[in-house]
Amino acid sequence: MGWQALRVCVFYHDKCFDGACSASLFTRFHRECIAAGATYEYHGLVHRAGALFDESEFTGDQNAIVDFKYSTSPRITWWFDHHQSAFLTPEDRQHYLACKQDPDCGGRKFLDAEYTSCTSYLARIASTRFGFDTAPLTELIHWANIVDGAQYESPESAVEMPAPAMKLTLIIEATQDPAFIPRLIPLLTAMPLAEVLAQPFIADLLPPLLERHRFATELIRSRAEERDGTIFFDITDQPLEGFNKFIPYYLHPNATYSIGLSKSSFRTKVSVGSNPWTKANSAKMINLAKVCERYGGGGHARVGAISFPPDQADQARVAAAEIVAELRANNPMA
Ligand SMILES: [Mn+2]
Repeated sequence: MGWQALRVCVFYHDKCFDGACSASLFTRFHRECIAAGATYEYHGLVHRAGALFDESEFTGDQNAIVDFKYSTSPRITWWFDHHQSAFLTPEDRQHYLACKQDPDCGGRKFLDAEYTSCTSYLARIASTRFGFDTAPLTELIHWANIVDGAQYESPESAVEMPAPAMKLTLIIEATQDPAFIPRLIPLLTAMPLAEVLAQPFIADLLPPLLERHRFATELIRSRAEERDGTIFFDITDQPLEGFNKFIPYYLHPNATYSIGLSKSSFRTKVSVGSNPWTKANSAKMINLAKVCERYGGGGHARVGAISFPPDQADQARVAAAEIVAELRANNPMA
C-alpha cells in the first residue's frame, strides 16, 4: 500500500520562547487529537519590512502558523495568534473574518488578543474544542505567560534568571543556528523544562550567554547614575548586541525611569523605560511612547526607544540628555 505519513509544517515566531512553546504544544495537540502518525517540520518566521511569508515554503499536507501574523494562503490549515496587530492589512482581516463564517476553515483559525501568551491560548482552544489534555503542560503554559507578558515577580527573577524557562529564553533569543530551535521544540512538551535545559546540545550554549549577561550587568552598574527617580547610563563605548532591559531596576530598585544610551553594529539606541515594580502612582507617570515619538522613536506608555543611525551618535546623546532632564523634573515619587 502506498501509505505515507501526513506531513505537517509548523511555522512559528522565531527566537521567541512563546513561539517555540506554541509550536511544541501545537505538535503534541495535533499528534494526540488530529493525526496520530503525522511527521512535523519546523520553520521560524521573523518580522521584517515587506513580505513576511514565502508561500513556496507552505509544502506540508497541513501547514500551521503559531504566534505570528495571519496569512491568506489557501495552503494554511491552522492559525493561532494572540497579537493585537495580527493582520498586515485590512484585506487580511476581512479574509480571516470570512473564514470564521466557514465551518471548515473557521474551526482551525483562532485569534484572541486577550491572552498573555499564544501557548496558553492554544492550550485553551485545544482542550475546549478538541479534548486535548493540557494537565501535563502546566509548567510550560505558566512560563510562557510569565515570559511573553514580562510578568516577573521581582527584578531578581528577571535578572538573576533562576528559572530554567528564563535560561531557555536567553538561549532562544540569542541563537544564530537555524537548526537549533527546530531541535528544541519537540522537547518542550516531552519533559520538564529543567530536563530540557540539561540536554547537552542546549546546556553547552548557556555559559557564554550568562557571561555576556554578567558583563552587561557590571557595565551598567559602573555607569548608572540615579537622581530624582531616573537612572541614566551611557555604554556606547562598549558595543553590545542587546542587554536585559530589567538590569537598571535590579541595580536601582527605587528608581521609576531608566534612560540608556547604547550602541550596536547598526544603530545608536536611546532606551527609555520605566520600572515594572515601581510603587509610583501610574496617573503621575509620563507616557514614554509620546516622549520617544518627539524624537522619531516610539513604543508603549511604559517603555519606548529611539534608534539613530550609527553616524548620529551626537543627536542620540542630546535626545537622551533632554529626556533625562524632563523625567528628573517630573519625579512621580517626589
Ligand atoms: Mn507570543
